[in-house]
This record gives sequence, structure tokens and C-alpha cells, in this order.
Amino acid sequence: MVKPFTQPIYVTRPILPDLATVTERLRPVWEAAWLTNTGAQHRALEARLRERLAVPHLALFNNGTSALTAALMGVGVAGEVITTPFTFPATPHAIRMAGATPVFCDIDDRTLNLDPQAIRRLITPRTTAIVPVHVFGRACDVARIQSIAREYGLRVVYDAAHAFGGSVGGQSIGSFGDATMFSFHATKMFHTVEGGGVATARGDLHAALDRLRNFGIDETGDVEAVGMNGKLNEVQAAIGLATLELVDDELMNRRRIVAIYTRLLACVPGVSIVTPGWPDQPTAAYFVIRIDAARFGMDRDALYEHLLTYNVVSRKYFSPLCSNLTAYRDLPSSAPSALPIANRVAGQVLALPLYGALPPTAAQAIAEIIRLASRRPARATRLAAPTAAPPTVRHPRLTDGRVARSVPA
Ligand code: T4K
Repeated sequence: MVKPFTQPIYVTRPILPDLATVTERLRPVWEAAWLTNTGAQHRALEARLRERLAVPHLALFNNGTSALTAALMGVGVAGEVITTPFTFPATPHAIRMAGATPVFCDIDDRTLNLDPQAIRRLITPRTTAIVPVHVFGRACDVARIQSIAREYGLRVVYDAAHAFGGSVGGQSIGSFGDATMFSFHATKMFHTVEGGGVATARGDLHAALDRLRNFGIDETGDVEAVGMNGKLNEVQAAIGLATLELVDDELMNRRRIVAIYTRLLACVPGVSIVTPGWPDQPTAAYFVIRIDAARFGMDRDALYEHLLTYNVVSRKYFSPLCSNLTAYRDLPSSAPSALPIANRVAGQVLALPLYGALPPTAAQAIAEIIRLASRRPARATRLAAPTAAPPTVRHPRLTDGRVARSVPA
């Protein structure tokens, strides 16, 4: 019998450097009274991350969304840009903000990344670029995407928001296409509270990104292209430097949790694991399962609710699909009939809690809750109604405004 957790177990928790370390890191910022506009901390973090990500150039930004928008502006997108609907809204938003129209393309049923064959079918004379997402940190088929881009003369900007530390065949995940965006948001493996970066091998693009992030101002003080205020400030950069020192430990602990989930969930009927563990997938950004309702005995939404009764706050990343959001559903490419795999997958995926500070016993308990749920009669589990006075637990407010409940296990 598994008891509900007394505190909410969230899908992730940020790396938190010791407060005294953060204060120490902020001392030089205070002493210099230099808070933003590409100061010493920013330059130091950029250099450290360039090395860590093994990329020739890196431009830091105040978040991943502005980084992706600037990268798309920098490569000069226009007309149509092919991307995946199975992503966070930031991806199509960046395409729109850079002045192009997203064209949603179906995904591969196993990797949940863009299906290269489907990309080919969507290319028109108006297509200028492809924005693939390394979803949940799993690398896209970069070789096939590159060959399509070369054949049709298209730009490729990767959204690697989830793929910090990823690689393909021993090569940094940030070294493909024209550019690769990383997110350094608090919910990511490495973070600067809010932040992002664009890696590129193109010196010209790197120079353009440096200008675009600073209102478009160039070395002479002139402005050729309309830019943004996309600068990462010194406080964030200093926290990033402290966080970076903890990333290896975080990664090791996360891999341990992934191994526990994988071992305990692999044989549960109706559960399939989307995100393989180390060494097949080095990123450990998310642990995502897919629920086959018929075999499992309840559907994904019922399992989400069931986990909530134990104070486990899983997430339905990425549901609803971007193509079904009000902002995008009227696009011709958003028709559900054109995106059968993405629409099916969006109803099945569930991201389980994964972060370094999650106790292994908690991961075991979460896997056990899922295993036991699969054996319950579907009706009883679906209702999951309290049958006795619930134990005393905190009732966390969820980000969608609802409150997590508790019922006896
Ligand atoms: N492309 C892709 C593919 C992305 O997934 C994202 C962002 C982007 C682009 C854009 O990058 P950024 O502009 O954000 O750098 C979260 C993140 O806010 C978002 O960055 C991320 N993707 C997305 C997948 O997840 P929410 O709405 O799920 O966040 P929230 O506030 O519900 O946080 C999730 C859980 O994390 C909470 O339940 C508790 C925990 N948490 C969160 C925060 C903010 C903490 O413990 N502490 C915290 O400070 O979007």
C-alpha cells in the first residue's frame, strides 16, 4: 500500500545553489555596480557554456523564446517554416514573432520528433526553414533533416530547449543546422533562473545575434535590423555560473531516477517509456511515459488525476498540441487529419517527476502507484473517489489554478 505524499511532488525542481554561494557570486556584481548589458559575469558564463556545450559560438539571451526568435530573425526566415505541433507554444510563437507562418508537420510515433518523410511532403516554394525540436532531449534525425534542407536550400534552426548536454554520434547536439537554441529556464537541467542561448558555427550569424539581442545596435551605433532587448543580466549570469557547478551531480542523480522508473515500469502492461535512460539518451531532461488505455485499464487523463490523489503532480507535456491551440488551430496545416500521430500521442503522454533531489524511494513509490493502478478495475480507478476521511496533507495549488486533492491509498 502506498500512502499519499505529504508534500506535492512536482514534475521538476530547479537546481538550487547554496544561498551563501549565490551571495558570494553576486559580490563582484555589486562591487562593479554593473548589472546588465553584457558584463563580466555574462562573458564568463558564455565562455564556460561554449566549452561545456562544445560549440564554436554561443550568444546568451534572457530566455529561450527570445533566443529562438532572434535565431530565426538572424537566418532570415519568411513565408512558411515547418515545425512540430508536439512542443511548447514558444516554438511556433518564435516563428510567428520572426515574421513567418508555422506549418505543422506530423511526428514519428517512436521518437515523437519531426518525421523527416513528412517534412518533405510539406515543402512549397514559400518554405524557408525547418524548426525541429529535440523533444524531451532526444535528438532528432539530424542527418536526414540536413539532407532535406540541403536539397531544398532551407535553413535549419533546432529548438534544443530540452537537450542541454545532448549529443549525436559523439558530436554536440548544438553543432547541427544553422543554429541551435537552448533554454536555461528554472525547469531545465541547467538554468539561469530565466535564460537561453543560441549556438552556431556561423561567425556571421553569431555577430548578427549579438546585435539582435541589443536592439540591433552595431559597433558604429547604427541600427540596420530591428532587434530586441534580449540580454541576460549579471545576476542571472552569476547564478548560472553557480548552477553550472552542480549540473554533473544533478545529471547523475537524475539518471539514477530514470533507471528506477525504467526498471519498475518497463513491464507494466499499457505503459511504454518514451525517454530512454543513459547511455541511449544522455540528457535526462524528462521522464515521459505513454499510456495505452485499453491495455492499462485507464486512460492518461485518469492516471494524471489518480496520481494527483497521491499528491504527485505529473504533467501532460505536450497536450494540447500547438496545432489545437486557439492561436494556431485555423492554420491549414493544423487539421487533425493531417497530424494523426501527434494527435494520438498528445492524448497518451505523461511526464513523471524527475529531478536530482527526488528521493529514489519517491520514484519507487510513484512507479508502484502506477503499477497498482494498472491492475485496478477501470471504473473504480477512474472515479478515484474518497471512501474515508482523507489523511492530512497539504493541498498544493496547481499552475492551472486547481488544487491537488488527497484520498486514502
Ligand atoms: N521550446 C520548448 C520545446 C520548450 O519546452 C520551451 C519551454 C521553450 C521553447 C521556451 O523556453 P523558455 O523561453 O521558457 O526559456 C515550463 C517552462 O516554463 C518552460 O520553460 C518549458 N519549456 C515548459 C516545458 O515547461 P510550465 O508552464 O509547465 O511551467 P510551470 O511553472 O508549471 O513549472 C513546472 C513545474 O516546475 C512546477 O509544477 C513546479 C516546478 N517549478 C517551476 C518553477 C518555475 C519549480 O519547482 N520552481 C520554479 O521556479 O512551463
